[in-house]
Amino acid sequence: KRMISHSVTASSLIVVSNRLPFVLKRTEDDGLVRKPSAGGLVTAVAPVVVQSGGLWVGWPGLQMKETDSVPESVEGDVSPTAGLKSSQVLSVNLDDVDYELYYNGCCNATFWPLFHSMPDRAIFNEKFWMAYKKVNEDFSEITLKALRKMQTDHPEQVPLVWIHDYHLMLAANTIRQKAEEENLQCKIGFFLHIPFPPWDIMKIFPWEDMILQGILACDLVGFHVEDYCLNFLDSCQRGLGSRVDRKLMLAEHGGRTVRIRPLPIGIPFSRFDQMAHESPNCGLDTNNVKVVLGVDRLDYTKGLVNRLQAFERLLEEFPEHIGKIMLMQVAVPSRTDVKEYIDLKEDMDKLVGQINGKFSTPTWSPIRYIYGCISQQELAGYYRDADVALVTPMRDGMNLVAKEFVACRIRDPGVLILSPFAGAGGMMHEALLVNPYEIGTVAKVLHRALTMPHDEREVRMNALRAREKIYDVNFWMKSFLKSIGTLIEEDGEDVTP
Ligand code: ADQ
Repeated sequence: KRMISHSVTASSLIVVSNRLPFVLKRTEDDGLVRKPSAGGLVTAVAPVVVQSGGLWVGWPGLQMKETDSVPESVEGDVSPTAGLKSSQVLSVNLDDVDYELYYNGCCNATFWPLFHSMPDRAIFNEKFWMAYKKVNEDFSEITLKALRKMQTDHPEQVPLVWIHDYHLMLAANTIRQKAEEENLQCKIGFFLHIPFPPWDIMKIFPWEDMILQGILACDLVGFHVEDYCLNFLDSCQRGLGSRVDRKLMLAEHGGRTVRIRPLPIGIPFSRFDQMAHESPNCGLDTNNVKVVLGVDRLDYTKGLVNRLQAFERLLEEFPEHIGKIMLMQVAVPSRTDVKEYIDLKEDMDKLVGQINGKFSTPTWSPIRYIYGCISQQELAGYYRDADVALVTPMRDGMNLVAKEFVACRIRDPGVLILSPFAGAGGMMHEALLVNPYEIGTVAKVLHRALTMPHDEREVRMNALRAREKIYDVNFWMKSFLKSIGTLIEEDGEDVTP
């Protein structure tokens, strides 16, 4: 057993992600302001970057002009990036055409569906790929600038470059090559937030060898779960002929040994727990109607259409629930420039209308559908007051909604229904697991959840909460830093299981 401390200190850290940890917005007088972004990654990683004097490389969310500079955080800012100085931020400028081809094209119309094992939805286009390569080069150049700055500021430390996600799978290659040429020391880590697909799917991508080589330029590669690690090792062996060790999870590449690790991400548990305590009554528990809750980005991987169909099936086959339950679906608009997403929006609007039209009475409708983003505070209230959460992705790297739901169950223990095709499904054993492709079975499981006795709900929920509390997002971050050997360990509480 290893001891790791609660206060995380990383040796000089450079985080590289598609988006900076805040977005920049232009003001009326042509200045720029920082708008906080609230994701779990930012909550966990930004304070470490702030404390350790690290740097963050990313796209600021708008086109920067020559005269623009990143503003300092304003007084009273309580977001996780509050102490992040402008000198700690290196923004990558992308022009509109590159951004369209790289982001909407290669990232979201090619890699997103392919890596979720939905190749029929993927578009393969050489222009997308050229833009992806160029943008990855741009990110690498800026990261090298960050490395040079680190070398000057802290010559005694070996910086860690931590690259995030499928937008930047080539960056490590250029960073490693040029850093070696310039004699810049660094370690490079990569974390993929989405699944890594089986080789049979991966090999459909025409330039798959470059992707594998790009990732292998790292020292540590983290995925959410073991299956994705094994898929990656398999692809390296079969696609590149690399020597791999599946037991020790190592791959050989370019005379180096690369560590592959399952590092399941968690949520800021205590923050959700606290928000659930503070969130006002959201009106869900007042009208004697049981609430089934769905919360997702509007994305075809999240299984929204199947979910609505399963809810319809429930009303058909268990009519005793008519008038006594409702499905509350909150869907955040996402990637609204990409065709698959425009189509999904239309399908959802139609299906919600059809089901409501079929079952509504003068005083009740089965589905309440919010198409929009709601605040974290409000979300915590929904999570706390709903009766059942229906988390049914067709495929999902991890799925944080399932974890946020259990963190917010501070009153009545609700029931979590979860797809085994989400990374979270492999760990949250006390949830009711159901295959989202089996509409009839989902309806039956939903009926079971709605009629489950209190004691059983409590036992399951307590176990789910206990696990998420320990394996929270800070645990995940420490595990990553520890695996790559850059966590400065101090004596502290033993948090390994
Ligand atoms: P996502 O695909 O975005 O993340 P998920 O893990 O569920 O999926 O995270 C969604 C986040 O958005 C949650 O924190 C949730 O609270 C928030 N959210 C959803 N709907 C919202 C709404 N209507 N209003 C406000 N907030 C909303 C990717 C991968 C996942 C992986 C994460 C982290 O696809 O599999 O779990 O990264 O690695």
